Amino acid sequence: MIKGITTVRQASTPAHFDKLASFFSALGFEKGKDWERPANRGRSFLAPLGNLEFVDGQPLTADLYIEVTSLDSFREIAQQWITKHASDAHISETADTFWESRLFTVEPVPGVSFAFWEWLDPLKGKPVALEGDLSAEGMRFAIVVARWNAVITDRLLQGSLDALYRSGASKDAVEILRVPGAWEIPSAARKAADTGNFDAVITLGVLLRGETAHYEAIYNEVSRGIGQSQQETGIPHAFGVLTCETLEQALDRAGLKAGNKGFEAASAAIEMVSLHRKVEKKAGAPTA
Ligand code: DLZ
Repeated sequence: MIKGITTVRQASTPAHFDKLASFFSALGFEKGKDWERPANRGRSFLAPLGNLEFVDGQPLTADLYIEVTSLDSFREIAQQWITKHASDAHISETADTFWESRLFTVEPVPGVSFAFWEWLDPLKGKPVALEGDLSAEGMRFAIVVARWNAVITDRLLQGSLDALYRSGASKDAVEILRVPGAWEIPSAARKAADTGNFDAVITLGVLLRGETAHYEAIYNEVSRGIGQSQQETGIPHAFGVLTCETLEQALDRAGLKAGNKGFEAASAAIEMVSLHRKVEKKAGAPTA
């Protein structure tokens, strides 16, 4: 069984070792297993794919070739790192190659060079997939939001509205339905979906384990009800009902440390409406 390929580079000095590790960390490489012994040490960086390739008749411009997406962002980060840490480093301009890609080379420390490259066609090698866009123009949304734990749900609502308006939804295309608590969300979501007036329903609420008797039972029923409404009506329902141990956790997910789940739910709703439209268009069915 062949398990993987590791390419090992010898740093010529401890300072070069530290610089190389700093450079690859700055670029956002996932860390592998580092190791340290009295006389030697290793820093490891991982990429999702490895590939050992031999070439003939083609001059190579670097010791190691690293395929990326968003090549320009990588070059910008590499340039920033050089400005801050290594005035003796070299970086080339990005140029097209003869193999339908773009590439720049960088030597963070003298004598160790890397080529970063991306395909000109970003879809090359990827399975062709239908994906929704994030434009909400011409879409209509119902947001069902629970009043229970309003300090959190109001923030989720703000996040959802932010996502919808920033993505081009018009103000009169968004209807907000307030319900007492999470338990009532499925019923209101279904009612809204059944009207046929909305392209998607966004559900927002918070269940706190510490405050909620029969927490699991309520959560299961709320999620089942929203899912059932989605399946039976065919209208996308975005799930923005937080289930948290504490109020602090919920606050983190409502715009403090861990993003705003209301924003994420609304973005998912937009994407799903767009995807539905594309699927219908491809199938030749009339769009809603
Ligand atoms: C009753 C209750 C409890 C204990 N906890 C929550 C909660 O954490 N999150 C929430 O959205 N709603 C809660 N509720 C209210 C119920 O969802 C429901 O509104 C009431 O039981 C009335 O049917």
